[in-house]
Amino acid sequence: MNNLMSGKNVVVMGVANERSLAWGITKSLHAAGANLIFTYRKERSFQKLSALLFEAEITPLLVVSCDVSDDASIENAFLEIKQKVGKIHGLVHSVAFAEKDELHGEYVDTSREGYLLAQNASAYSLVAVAREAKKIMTDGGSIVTQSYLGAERVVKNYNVMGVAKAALEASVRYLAEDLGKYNIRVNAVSSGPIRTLSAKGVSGFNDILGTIAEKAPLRRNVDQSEVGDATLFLLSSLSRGITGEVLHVDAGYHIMG
Ligand code: N5H
Repeated sequence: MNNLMSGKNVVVMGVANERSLAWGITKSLHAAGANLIFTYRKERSFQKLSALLFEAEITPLLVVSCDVSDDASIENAFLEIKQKVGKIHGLVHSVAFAEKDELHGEYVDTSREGYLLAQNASAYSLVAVAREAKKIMTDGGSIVTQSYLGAERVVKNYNVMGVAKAALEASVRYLAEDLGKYNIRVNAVSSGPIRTLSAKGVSGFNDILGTIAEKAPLRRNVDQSEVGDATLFLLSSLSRGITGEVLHVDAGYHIMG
C-alpha cells in the first residue's frame, strides 16, 4: 500500500477477466489509493468485472458501458463520468481488437475491412477517448495505453495488430504534443507477451514465452503485476516529466538483436 494516487480519479477501460492487463493495473492503482471508474463493452465483461471487484473488495466510483468504436457511446460514457464523478486525473486504455482470421498467415493478405477494424478498435479508439477525457481532466492528468513489440518489429502472426500498434504508438506522440499544454501526459507501456484472453487460441504461445525466458536479459517473462506497477508509475506524479514515451516492460527483451 502507498498513497501515490490518493484523491485521484482514474478511468480503466479493458478489464475482461482476471488475466487482463487492465486487471493487473487495477490492483496496482487500488493499492495506491486511487478512486476507480471502469468501462466495459460486453455484458460478459461487466459480470466478470463485478465479480472481480467484489472478490478484491474494491468499491468502484462508477462502472459505465463504453464501446470504443462508437463516438456516441464514448461521449455518453464520459458525460456520465462528468455528471457522477466530476473531474478525472488518469485514464487507462487497455483495449484492442482484430479479426482472428487476420492474426495468422501473411500480412500481405490483410483485407481492407480487417485492417480498418483493427485500426478503429485498437488505435483510433485512443484518439477518440483522449478527446473526451481531456474535457474532464481539468487539473491535468495522465493517459496510458498498452502496446506490444510487434509495433516496432515484425513478429510472426501479429500482422494487422502490429500495424495498429504502430499507429497507436505514433498517436501517443501526437497526442502528447496536443495535450501537453493542458498538463496532460500521454504514454504507452509495451509489455512482453502475457497469457490474456487476447492471447487465447494463439498457437505456439508457449514457444513465444519460452523464447523470452531464454533470450531476455532477465531470463524470464513478465506478468500483469509488473505491467500494473509500470502503468501506475506513468499515471502518478513520479513520472511527471515523462510524456510521449513507450516504456518497455518486457524483461529487457526488446534490446536484444
Ligand atoms: C504475436 C502474437 C500472437 C498472435 C497475435 C495475437 C494478437 C492479439 C491481439 C488482438 C487484440 C486479439 C483479438 O482481437 C482476439 C479476437 O480476434 C478474439 N478474441 C475475443 O474476441 C476475446 C473474447 C476478446 C475479449 O478479446 C478482445 N481483444 O476483445 C502476439 C502475442 C505474443 C502477444 C499478444 C497477445 C499481444 C496483444 O496485443 O494482445
